[in-house]
Amino acid sequence: MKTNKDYIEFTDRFSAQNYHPLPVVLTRGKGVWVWDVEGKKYLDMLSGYSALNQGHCHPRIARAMNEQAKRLTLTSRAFHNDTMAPFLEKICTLTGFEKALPMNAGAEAVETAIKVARKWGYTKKKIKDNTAEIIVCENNFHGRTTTVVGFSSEAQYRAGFGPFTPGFKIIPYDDTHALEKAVNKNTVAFMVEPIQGEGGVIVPHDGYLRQCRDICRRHNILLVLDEIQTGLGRTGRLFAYEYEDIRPDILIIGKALSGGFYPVSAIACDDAIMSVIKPGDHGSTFGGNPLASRIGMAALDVIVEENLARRAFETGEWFMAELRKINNPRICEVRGKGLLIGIELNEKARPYCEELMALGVLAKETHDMVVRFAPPLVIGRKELQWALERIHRVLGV
Ligand code: IF1
Repeated sequence: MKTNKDYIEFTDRFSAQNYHPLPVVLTRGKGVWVWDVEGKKYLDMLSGYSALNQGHCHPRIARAMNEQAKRLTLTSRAFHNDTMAPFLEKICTLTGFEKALPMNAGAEAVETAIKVARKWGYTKKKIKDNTAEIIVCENNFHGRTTTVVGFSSEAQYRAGFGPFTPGFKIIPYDDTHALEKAVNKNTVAFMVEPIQGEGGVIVPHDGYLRQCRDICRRHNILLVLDEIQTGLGRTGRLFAYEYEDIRPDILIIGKALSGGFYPVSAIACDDAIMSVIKPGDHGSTFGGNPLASRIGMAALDVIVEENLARRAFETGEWFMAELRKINNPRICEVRGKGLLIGIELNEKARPYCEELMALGVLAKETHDMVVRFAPPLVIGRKELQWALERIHRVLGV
C-alpha cells in the first residue's frame, strides 16, 4: 500500500510547488469526514475553503452530476441548452436579482463583476473612457488572476507578477470614512467581502455594510459584494449581507454553488446593470454548461432544503461559545459568524494545525496567526464535540 509519504514524493516529482499543504493525502470523503491513503479518518474543518458547505460527495448533487454526465455536458454558448435557464432562474429567485451571468472559477466571476461595473460606469454614469476606478480593501482576497492580485495588499500574491491593471484604489477595511474620502468622479464601484476570509476571518463592525450601501447610493457607485466564501449559508444567513438588511448592486458567488463537485461561479444583478453587456462582450467556454447548471441547481436545493444557513447559525453560535471557554493566553480572539470562525493566536498557527491533524482534525492556518474553522454546514454538535476535545488538547493549557 502506498503511504502518505509515497504520494507526497510522487506529487513533488510532477507538481508545481504553488502550495504548502499539510502532509496528508486524502483519498475519500463523505459528509464531514475524509480518509487518507493509509486509512486514517479526519474531520474536515476547512471544507475546501467553503466550497463544501453541503459536505463531501453529497448524494443528491452526485446523482444530478451522474445523470447529466450521461446526457449532455457542454454545448458552448454558441447554442442554447435546456439547463442553464432553470439554474439562473434559481439564482435569481434566491437572490432577488433579475439577471445572472454564469462563469466557472470564483476569480472569473470577480473579473466579470469588474468588467460589468466598468462598462456600467462608461455607458450609464458617463465616466470618461478608460478612467474607471474601483475601490477595494486592504487584506482583500478576490482570486489569483493578474488583475485581481494587482489590487491585493499581500506582497507575496503580487511579487513577480507585474505589471498590473490600473484603476483600483485600496482603502482600509471596516472604515467608512476612508470609503467616503476615496470616492471621486471616476469611481464606478466599491468591491468588498462581507467578512475577510483570507484576511484572517475579519468581521467588520455591525452596520459597516449598511453604511457602505448608503455611501455608494449617495455617490451613485455600485456596491459589489464578493460572497464567494461568505455566501450560500456559511455565515448563518443565505448571504452575509442579509444580516444588515441591504442588497448589493452586484453579487458574486462561487465555491458552494457547486457543493465542491465542479467549478461553478456567477454574478447576479438587476437588468439596469446587466444590460450593459451585449452579445460577444464577455463569456467563457464552460460558463453555464449543462453539467455545471445541473450541479448548481442540486447544490442550491441542498442548501435551501437542508436549511444549512440556519444550521450554520445555531451550530456556529454554540461552537464559538465553546471555543471561547478555552482559557489560554496564546488565544487573542475567537471571531466569526456562523461556521466561518477564526481563532487568532499570538504565535504562528501552523504548528497547531499540524498537531490537530495528528489528532484527526483538518484545519488550515490563515494569515500566519489564525486557525480557521470552516467545517461543512451539515456538521452536527456531536462531531463538533469530538473536534472540541482535540482542540482543547492542542490549544488548551
Ligand atoms: C487559493 C484564500 C479562501 C475567495 C473570495 C474569490 C475567490 C476566493 C472571497 C477566488 C478563493 C480560495 C482560493 C484558494 C484559497 C482560498 C482562500 F485563502 F485564498 F483566500 F477561501 F480564503 N473571492 N478563495 O475566498 O475564487 O478563483 O479560487 O474559485 O487561491 O489559495 P477561485
